[in-house]
Amino acid sequence: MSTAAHTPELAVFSKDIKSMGLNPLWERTVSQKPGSPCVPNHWKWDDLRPQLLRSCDLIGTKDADRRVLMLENPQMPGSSFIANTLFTGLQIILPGEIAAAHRHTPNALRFVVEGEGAYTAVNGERVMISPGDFIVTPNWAWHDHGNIGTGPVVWMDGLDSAFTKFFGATFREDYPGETQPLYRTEGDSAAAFGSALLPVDYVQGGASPLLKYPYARTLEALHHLHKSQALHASHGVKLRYANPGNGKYPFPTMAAFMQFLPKGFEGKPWRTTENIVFNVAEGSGSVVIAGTRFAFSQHDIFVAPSWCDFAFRANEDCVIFSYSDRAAQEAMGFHRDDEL
Ligand code: 1HN
Repeated sequence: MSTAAHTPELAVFSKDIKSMGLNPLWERTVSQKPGSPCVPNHWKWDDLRPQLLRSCDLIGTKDADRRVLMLENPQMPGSSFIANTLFTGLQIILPGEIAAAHRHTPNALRFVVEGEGAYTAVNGERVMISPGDFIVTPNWAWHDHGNIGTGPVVWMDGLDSAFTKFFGATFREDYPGETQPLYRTEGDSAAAFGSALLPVDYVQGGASPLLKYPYARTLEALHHLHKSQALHASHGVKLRYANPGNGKYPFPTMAAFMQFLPKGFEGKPWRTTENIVFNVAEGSGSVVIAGTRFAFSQHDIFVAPSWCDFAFRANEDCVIFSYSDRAAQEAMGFHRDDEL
């Protein structure tokens, strides 16, 4: 609040300048503390899955560019965003369907939830995807998806489209055909970037050149470290997905993580300026976010907006994926966190 003396002359002054597109800073009412208008929220898989299947009867991939249900923050209806900085969708693709090739300025990540037999094609390479895999679609890369299996496949889409919107830099383009030509061999990205090796002439771009971070390898790393080292008081065993090209995050904007919480784990409350979306890969438990307890099960999604403290409790062994805007916040020097 302003400490300026509110004289009648000052009130007249403030009124006079409004029509000139001017507003006195000393009358500003917006918060100067961390946090956002967004609220914590929880979507249960048991509620989500039937609606995804229902959408399959009503709309096809020929009609819809992508069959995606957007998870919107209750405080931002109509925005398409789950938090100030992040988009979250759930996409379902049926056997035989193709989601046509296009590209756009937002970066996208996928976290695979259910089903086998789907692929994504990115920059001329097809990558088969399985539950628990973390998939990178760099910005402006052509991408199409298909399901050559026998059942539906569901994944979570995470995009940094709030950033392109903020900057007025949202561009998109449809590919002239339904699918892009596959000019790379399946496995090229994994071979070139997935073994702590890099092509000798590799030049780092924006997003990670490693298209798939397979679940089995992530789990193996978490389980090994759980046996060999002490748990973090808030996060259990938590690893971040690294961009092999620079050791930083998979995207210039978004960070992604996987954590393991052993059965009985009671985490200490923690808060951060990051906006974080969680997806429960395995297990059940509860999380208290800004004073509200959400009981979660496998495949549930919840959001912890900036500066909302959160603490986990694991009823059984839990493996939890998350992504946040930490990469952008660190690049800009904004990121803070705090153990409570
Ligand atoms: C998109 O291109 C995909 O390629 C998914 O699967 C979700 C949400 C907003 C804008 C583009 C995809 C999207 C999207």
